[in-house]
Amino acid sequence: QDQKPTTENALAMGRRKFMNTAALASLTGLVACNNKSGASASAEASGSASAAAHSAADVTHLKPGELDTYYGLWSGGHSGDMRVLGLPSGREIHRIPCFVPDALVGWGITNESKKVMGTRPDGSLKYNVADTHHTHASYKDGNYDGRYAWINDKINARVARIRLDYFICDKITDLPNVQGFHGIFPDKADPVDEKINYTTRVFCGGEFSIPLPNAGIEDGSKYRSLFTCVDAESMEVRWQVLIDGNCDLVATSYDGKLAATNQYNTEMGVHYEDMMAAERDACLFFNVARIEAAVKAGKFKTIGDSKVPVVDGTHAANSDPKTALTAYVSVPKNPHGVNASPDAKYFICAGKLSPTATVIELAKVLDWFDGKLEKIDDAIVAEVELGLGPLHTAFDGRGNAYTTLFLDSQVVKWNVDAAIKFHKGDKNAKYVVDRIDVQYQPGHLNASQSETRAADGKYLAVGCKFSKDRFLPVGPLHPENEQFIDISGEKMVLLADHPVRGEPHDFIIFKRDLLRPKQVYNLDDFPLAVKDPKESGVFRNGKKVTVKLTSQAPAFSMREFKLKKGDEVTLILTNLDKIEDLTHGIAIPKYNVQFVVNPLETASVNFVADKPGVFWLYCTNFCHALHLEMRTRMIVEG
Ligand code: K7E
Ligand code: RUQ
Ligand code: CUA
Ligand code: CA
Repeated sequence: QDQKPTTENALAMGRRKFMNTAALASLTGLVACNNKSGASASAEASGSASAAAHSAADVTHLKPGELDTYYGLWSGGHSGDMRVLGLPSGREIHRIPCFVPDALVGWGITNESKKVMGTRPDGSLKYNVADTHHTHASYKDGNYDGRYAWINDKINARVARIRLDYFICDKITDLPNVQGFHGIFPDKADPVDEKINYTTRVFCGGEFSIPLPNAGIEDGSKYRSLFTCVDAESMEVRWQVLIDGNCDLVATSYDGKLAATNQYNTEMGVHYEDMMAAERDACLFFNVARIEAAVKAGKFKTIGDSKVPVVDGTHAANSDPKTALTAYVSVPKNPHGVNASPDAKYFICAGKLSPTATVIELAKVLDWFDGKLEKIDDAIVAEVELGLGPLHTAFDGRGNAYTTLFLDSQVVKWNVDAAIKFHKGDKNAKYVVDRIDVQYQPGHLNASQSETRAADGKYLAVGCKFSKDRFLPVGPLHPENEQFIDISGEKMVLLADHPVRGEPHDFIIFKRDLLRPKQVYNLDDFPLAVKDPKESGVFRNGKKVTVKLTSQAPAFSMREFKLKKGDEVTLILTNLDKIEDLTHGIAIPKYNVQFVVNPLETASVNFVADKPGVFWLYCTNFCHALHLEMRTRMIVEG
């Protein structure tokens, strides 16, 4: 029999060892875990963590050649990219450039990538900076379907779509009249058409209020925020909702009927003191079907130059539940994350400035819209204390929620049903199950499959904003610390620390078999493809010159080519190598050009041949024993 330790039995062994420790601890009267005993609970947790530390290493340390069982999609924050991790190892496998240039692949250099990124009339990039926070993927039947992921740019209010077959960004959309685009979430079904049980919309929350339109006249105008719906396929903006207050994070229901955003600035203050003035803010619900009907019926206006229909979602226009487009559920002071539970029943709002989580029952929100619930706040079925600075919540599919406590530097595991019982008056209901110290100040966390109906309760990743002493010092800018936790047992067990470059906020973790990436492009997907080496050459039309080139290891299709000084050149390169992993690159010295072409990919660049001389264009991506010899000469005659 094969006695090799597998991931599964290493985990099981760890748990058994750990159970023994816990059993021992309870015999000696050390187990005292309820909502008021954070200190003793975490002392116990760290004791058991060391008992399990040995097998933890077995779980996260894959042997050479072994593959991870989960994908992680991580946002890159003000690095402006999306990262792909393998888990449980935590290895970064790939970075997907979206909003900002990337020197490795030539994102922002090639015409194809510039077209996605957006350019100014002079051909330069519209933006070079971005701040990505949230990343979520497309759904079918309550689970990821592997088509797309989306990621936001908070700075310039843009949403990018990632194709998950090629792991590339294929579209970027600007949200009109929005600043500080923060929360984002795809829908999971259509609210009306039951056959559409997959993502067709992406909802985007505008965090910063601005004068609408923001045209340079500030006096007297009221600052406002918009909630935006983008079409998942066309990436066109479908509609917007004018609201009272602002939008922070966004969640969607599994039936497609509701989307919601947390609001920390119901005060509509412009200074932080004003934003903290009220004791309660809100979780704002959107009735998706009614909004679409209102748009269809022409009950909208437009703002400034934008043609996007904007419906009225303010309090004043939505006091009658039977016709309301929106509903404002009150939640304590300055909430942050809002997360949908995998049983599809609840949205949970994390309190941030309040030490609480608020559990809102979605069926009751729908009852209110039907005129069957008297007060919208009756949809709140629990509001329980968790600790200081609750930010985001994940789930294990067994009825437990995991919430980050930013100020306490902890993750608290709590049982949602017990919290509801406690809220109803059963003061014996112990809803806090466990606490674990994390290093340090956690923001987002997410569990494997947590944002789907198939939450599997195996792993939890925690994005700690501060790493302090956890890694070798590297000067003033510290990495962040992504911690990886086993949540398969009753108690959480810390498995690993990973340094990450700033600054992931959000991430999702899902089973690897949900994706089937393609590793070779299709030649026909590129309109400019040079399909045969015989098609290569220099094609002149006055000053406008097209250079067509192909690559096949270890050579480019032309050994040299001639240009005249001042030529306006478009260089097109098709990689005709069709085997996996055979990527070529091309660099043009002194012309500031470098990009790669993957198997059967075509890319192009524009430049003016303004420097006469001989220029060795060479392959930058190691491809062959003759990689160093893989070059061609560009001769610019002066
Ligand atoms: Cu909490 Cu932008 Cu999701 Cu950061 S936000 S942590
Ligand atoms: S050459 S293998 Cu510069 Cu040593 Cu790359
Ligand atoms: Cu082609 Cu290196
Ligand atoms: Ca507030």
